[in-house]
Amino acid sequence: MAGPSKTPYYVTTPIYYVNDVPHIGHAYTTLACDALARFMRLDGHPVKFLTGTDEHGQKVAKSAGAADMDPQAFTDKVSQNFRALAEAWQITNDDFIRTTEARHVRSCQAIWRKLVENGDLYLGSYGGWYAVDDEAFYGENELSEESASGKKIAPSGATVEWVEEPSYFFRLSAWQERLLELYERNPGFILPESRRNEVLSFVRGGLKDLSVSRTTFDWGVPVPDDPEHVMYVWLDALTNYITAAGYPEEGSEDFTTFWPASLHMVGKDILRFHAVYWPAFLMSAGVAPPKRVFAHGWWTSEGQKISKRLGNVIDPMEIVERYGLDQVRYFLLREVPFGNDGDFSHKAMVGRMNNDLANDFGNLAQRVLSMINKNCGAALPEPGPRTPADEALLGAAQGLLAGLREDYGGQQFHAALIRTWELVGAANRYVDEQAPWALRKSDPARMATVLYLLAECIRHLAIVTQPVMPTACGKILDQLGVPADRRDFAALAEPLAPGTALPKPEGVFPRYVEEAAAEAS
Ligand code: ME8
Repeated sequence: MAGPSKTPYYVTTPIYYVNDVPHIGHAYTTLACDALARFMRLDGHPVKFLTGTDEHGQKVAKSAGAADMDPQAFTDKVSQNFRALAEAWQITNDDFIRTTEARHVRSCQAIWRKLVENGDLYLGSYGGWYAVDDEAFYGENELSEESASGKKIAPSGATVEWVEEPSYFFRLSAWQERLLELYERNPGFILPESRRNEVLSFVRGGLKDLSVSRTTFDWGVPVPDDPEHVMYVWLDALTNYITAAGYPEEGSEDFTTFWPASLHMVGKDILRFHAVYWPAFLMSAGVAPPKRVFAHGWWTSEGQKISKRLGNVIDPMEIVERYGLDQVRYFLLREVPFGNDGDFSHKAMVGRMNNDLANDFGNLAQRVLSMINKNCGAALPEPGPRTPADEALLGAAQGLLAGLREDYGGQQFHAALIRTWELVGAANRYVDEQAPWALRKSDPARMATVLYLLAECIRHLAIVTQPVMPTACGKILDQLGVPADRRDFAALAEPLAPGTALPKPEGVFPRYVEEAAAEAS
């Protein structure tokens, strides 16, 4: 019987600038969204998961120029790197948007017209500081001066230049109260809490009108009825989230199902664009703001800020090759309380890989499956009556999902994994206490019960950990004889069928051995 239909879930990554190859930051945001999308799908929600590339603006035009390429040809090429990253990381996005696509240009021009209709756009002239690297305007009071060169520097570290040109302005100043009301009414609109407070004080400090068009270059969406101007790349970029839901067809099935988005996942550096400018643009256009913007932290590498200058950029393709995809996915989501900054170090990565994965989860699965293989005729044993210890383990397995729903609902991936590994620990202790190997001769019926319950517990663990480690969990479920269509959360309630023949078990979480790695390279 089909249950009541569940809330649709629409999750988005930022769209990435195509000025460069993907780095760990891109992979991280996309991975977090992927884990969420997979979780929600397994939990029966209709899901839409969007990622893509941000292809207009001065920064991209400059990179195309440096590569001596036409911007369209350049973006066609570099955008592919982001598709390749998504593939290599087994990202399950449902759509990949490029801001140079016709559907998006149309959507940008439609939202522009709405802003005009609402009286929120006016023509003026901009004179001020602009950082091409951030594609952002800065006030004099936000800048510092680099002592050696005398150059003015934005808080992000980007160099700013003075620009003076005719520009359309968005009447952001008029939206201050309505934005504050939005934050007030929806305490979960900006997460984490500390970031929310930063945005609140920024908005309370007063908002200036925002320059939203440029005239000194043409790599952008032409402003309707004034083609001398191209739209400011951030207005263009943010609009991607509604384009992919079918805007301007606000009555379309996709739009009515998936908008407002459940979550825009972003890095902390681009929170202001998403939590201040974007809801103001949307409200002005008469479109509901998204339900949540979550700003995650930044990774350092071996304790140092990641920068091209330091040559310590982490290549997401390279680390996956080195440690394995599931291992890297697990590490990134487990290592850091989601929202905080974190450090990627070889030592920490290997520690997680060998301890949490190989020793804890891997060993649990391997020893239970091997005992079943050797002692139960390679078929799932028939369980008998349960003891209180059995009930406790089974109860913990069956109770896991409720906690995970809360963790994932609040984007607390690390908490979800900690909670899951508590069960891994409990199962390993249960193996030691019950010592099924010692029951083989003395009490084979009891051994059967113990091994069956452990297999059932591993089934729960593998099903709920699929969002983070899809391949390894899939292999464990294969080894438990769980059919492919019995791996969603609804199937948690369908216990393993005793008597099912099982394939020969194989370890799924290899240890990282330094010597072997050194020899191999
Ligand atoms: O900002 N650790 O694109 P982008 C974690 N096009 N995350 C990091 C990071 C690090 N060391 N370095 C960067 C843009 N990031 C715009 C978005 S959306 C409408 C437009 C994150 O290619 C950073 O926080 O610069 C941001 O979320 C993303 O990677 C970089 O995106």
